[in-house]
Amino acid sequence: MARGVRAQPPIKEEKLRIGSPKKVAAGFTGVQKSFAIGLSEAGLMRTIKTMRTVNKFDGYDCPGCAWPDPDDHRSGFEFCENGAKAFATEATKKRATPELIGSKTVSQLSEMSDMELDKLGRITHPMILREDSDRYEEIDWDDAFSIISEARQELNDPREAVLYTSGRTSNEAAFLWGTLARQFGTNNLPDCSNMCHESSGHALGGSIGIGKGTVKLSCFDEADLILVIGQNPGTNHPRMLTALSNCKKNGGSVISINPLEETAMKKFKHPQNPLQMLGTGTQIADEHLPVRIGGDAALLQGFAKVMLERGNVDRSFVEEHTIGFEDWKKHIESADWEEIVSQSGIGKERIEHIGRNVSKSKRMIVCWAMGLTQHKNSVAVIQEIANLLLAAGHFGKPGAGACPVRGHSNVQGDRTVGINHHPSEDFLSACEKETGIEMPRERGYDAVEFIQAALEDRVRLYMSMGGNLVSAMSDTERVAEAIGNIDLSVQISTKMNRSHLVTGRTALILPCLGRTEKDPSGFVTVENSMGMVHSSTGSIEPASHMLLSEPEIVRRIGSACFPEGPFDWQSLSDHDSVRELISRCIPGFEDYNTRSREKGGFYLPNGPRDGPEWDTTSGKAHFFCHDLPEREIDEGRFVLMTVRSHDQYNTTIYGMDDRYRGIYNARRIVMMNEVDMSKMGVTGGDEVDITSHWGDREIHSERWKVVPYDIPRGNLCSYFPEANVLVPLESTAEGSNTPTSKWIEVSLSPSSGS
Ligand SMILES: Nc1nc2c(c(=O)[nH]1)N[C@H]1C(S)=C(S)[C@@H](COP(=O)(O)OP(=O)(O)OC[C@H]3O[C@@H](n4cnc5c(=O)[nH]c(N)nc54)[C@H](O)[C@@H]3O)O[C@H]1N2
Ligand SMILES: Nc1nc2c(c(=O)[nH]1)N[C@H]1C(S)=C(S)[C@@H](COP(=O)(O)OP(=O)(O)OC[C@H]3O[C@@H](n4cnc5c(=O)[nH]c(N)nc54)[C@H](O)[C@@H]3O)O[C@H]1N2
Ligand SMILES: [Mo]
Repeated sequence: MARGVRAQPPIKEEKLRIGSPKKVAAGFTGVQKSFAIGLSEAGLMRTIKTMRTVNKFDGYDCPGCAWPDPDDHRSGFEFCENGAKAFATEATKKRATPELIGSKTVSQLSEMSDMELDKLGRITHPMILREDSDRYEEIDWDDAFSIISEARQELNDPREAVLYTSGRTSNEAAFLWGTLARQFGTNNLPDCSNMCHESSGHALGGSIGIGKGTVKLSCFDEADLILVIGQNPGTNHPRMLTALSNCKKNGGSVISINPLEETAMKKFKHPQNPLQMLGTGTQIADEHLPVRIGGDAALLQGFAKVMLERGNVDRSFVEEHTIGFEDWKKHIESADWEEIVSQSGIGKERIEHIGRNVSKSKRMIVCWAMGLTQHKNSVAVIQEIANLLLAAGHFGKPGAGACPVRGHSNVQGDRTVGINHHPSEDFLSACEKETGIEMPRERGYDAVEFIQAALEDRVRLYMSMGGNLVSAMSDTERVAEAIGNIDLSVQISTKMNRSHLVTGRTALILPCLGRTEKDPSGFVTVENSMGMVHSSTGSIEPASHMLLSEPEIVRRIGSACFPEGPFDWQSLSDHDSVRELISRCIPGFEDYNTRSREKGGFYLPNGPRDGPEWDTTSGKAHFFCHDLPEREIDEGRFVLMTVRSHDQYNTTIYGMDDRYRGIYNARRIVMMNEVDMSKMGVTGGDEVDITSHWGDREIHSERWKVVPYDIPRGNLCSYFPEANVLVPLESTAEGSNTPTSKWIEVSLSPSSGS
């Protein structure tokens, strides 16, 4: 039935207040906010109990981000303001019961904002939206599993099934999820990393033979130089600030490269260090380079030019470990300074000055996140980082290396244990041997390919392990159209979001335990951004007695769909038995059950870090030559990037403020340079309509309030998920197919809707 559901949140009146960006991050306000949020949502006892165990050796892994904890010790509280928000939103006392959800049609529910949907509380029971209805109702677990099994039987082709994963899910659940997809007969396993660090994995895999970072947390103490590129750690990885300030304490320097001077990169007060909270805070970035959006490739080539001119190359490392250096050298030497300066927006002298620091460094770490991975040329930019690190021999020694800073707390682990739409032959044959399931070899869909297939009516069954694909993906309205073509959609979730409303003809909600909750099947495990696998144990009472753990839900879907085998899903009696299976399928997980019980867990092997050794076809690391990208845009247009505010976790909106940037009470905003504003004749708070341009296609979006901001001219910045509607589905990164959420060509016009 046509349900008239909104794919985008309704535009609500927002009383925007523009303050000034904060000079210092965290400190007292951070602590105060952490407790206030916990208390208001979860109550005193649950807050105290949970906050005492977050990120402890025997506690739960904070779902806030993938930043690691110290290997050998834990301070009193290992959390940050945003970890506290993540906890509070999960441990909330509010409940989204079938009565509450069923009291409204899905169309009525879609009139709520994303924040209001989340604040309905924890989902308590399995629910179904039947094909002939527009309201959810309760359903038995067994009936829900039978419906999935029937939908599978009705597929004409296994490729009509798609299983999405969001990176919060545990290793155990993810491994079973991948196995289930492959027993369906498909590698259609899109996941949030397709929109996130896919470009990093792709680039590093080619350059150094592993798609992961090559540093440990302790390296931050030893580095003499750290570049932080395209990342906002104060909001998104606050615990990283401790590592950066340790580098500074030990005499190292930090350089920030970002179109915005993000607050924490100025000064930081450690919220768990009473002495520092009284002082003025540590200055983090020694230099800030306000690069233009998409200007990083040029900037990095500029640094490389300086390094080559000064002869600061580690010749013996290059000869022993790499191929392609001479070609790269010629390529860089021929790069044009004028183009470098115009693309990056940074003067030649400044680039030379920082380039000299980069050249002199004996132990350099380069960190990056979404500011680099969500561009058309992302893979090329990240390979420029690898080139720089290789030329100076920054691998296989402490204090140096590549550090893609992951987002979701287990996005890296999910990949390691098989959430991959193009898995390796070694992995598939090992799983085949251990499970008896014939593994499909055909490459599956990534997130963009999934939507394209669904738009062409080639998907009939879609299941989602967490996440909120409808809001997280680019091109919101087309995604909604695609999902509407599907027969059955299934969300395994803790909280309501738009993906529960924009659904297939029939939809199921399967509610699961969160990280913080007691799990009768034992602890689960996760892998942090630095390749360390460790346990996570919840301690509070589950939100409802009906909840099942994620691995248990997958096990029961597997049993319902494949009662005859060959794989005995019933035999997986607890999470230990899943780990036992993983240890037999994936190298590096030997003695998994024993080692995950050790304090702090264990590191997975990493060739470039531990050797250096290179798992590439040539057995060496590779230099790659990339021409600078085409950066011309039409006269009068802007480049828009979409970022997170301080009050959200991806598509979960906690509140309406972006405290560090001084923007309050509003999310539908666009930050703009004041010179551009006066040229256009707009002032702060005025509303504009935004149109994005992609070939012949135009997408319009109404009523965005202008905020004057210190951002390079010609560049704009808005928040995701609201701005996702403007990102064209086909606009993706070369090689990784990641939506270009940080490079959207747009024009502005005075608002017609206000
Ligand atoms: N509190 C909180 N924590 C989170 C999340 C959250 O939503 N909230 N999300 C988690 C997830 S899944 C992820 S992936 C990470 C994301 O962590 P970040 O990557 O820090 O997230 P974004 O907000 O997208 O910030 C991108 C940064 O890159 C800059 N930038 C944009 N374009 C460019 C460019 O072309 N060049 C350069 N040099 N910089 C650019 C922006 O100004 C911004 O500072 O955080 C994780 N942690
Ligand atoms: N324009 C634009 N778009 C982007 C980005 C951007 O920077 N700009 N960033 C991209 C990035 S980096 C990412 S990672 C994606 C994020 O994409 P997703 O991972 O799909 O989205 P999230 O918002 O993290 O998912 C939140 C939902 O997960 C569910 N959930 C929370 N905890 C649990 C749990 O323990 N178990 C289960 N089963 N469910 C749970 C809740 O229902 C919650 O509403 O978005 C991408 N989209
Ligand atoms: Mo992410």
